[in-house]
Amino acid sequence: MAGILKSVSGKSKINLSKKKFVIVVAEWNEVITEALYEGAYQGLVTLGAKKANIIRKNVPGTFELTLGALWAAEKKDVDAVIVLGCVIQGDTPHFDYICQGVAYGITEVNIKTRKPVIFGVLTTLTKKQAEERAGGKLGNKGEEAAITAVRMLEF
Ligand code: DLZ
Repeated sequence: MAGILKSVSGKSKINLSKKKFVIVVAEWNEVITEALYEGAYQGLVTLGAKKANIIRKNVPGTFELTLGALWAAEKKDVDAVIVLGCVIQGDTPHFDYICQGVAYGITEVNIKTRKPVIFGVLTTLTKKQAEERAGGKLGNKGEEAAITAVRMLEF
């Protein structure tokens, strides 16, 4: 178990076995987003969520995470949503539009639905930077997203 997860596991003040989570995963940069998903899924389970209460939904790219998150968060029985994506800078300004779009979009979904929608999107300059944050030397941001979701439910 990774350090950060170990430090919080088993300490939740709420009964997580009754909470329902949706993890929305972007398919672009699939190797990275799969690693983020593993981190988020295992993180939730380690923290006390029931496997049957963790639903996975895929969307084509990071830009689609906003609508995927909105659809998920609007479901009455869903308590928290985690979105996972990876945008790697290319030669065109596309990177900026996608990153800005999803950051504003997810902020709005939080406010509109009044549910925790956790932003697990890597926005990196290189593939190496993404790998380092998806189970590499800088940890797994999916796992951190799981901890953040639980902390917001506790709040
Ligand atoms: C088009 C595009 C590009 C260039 N790069 C990425 C990326 O690095 N990461 C990602 O998740 N998605 C990318 N996309 C796809 C967009 O997110 C989106 O799916 C399309 O623009 C269609 O709306």
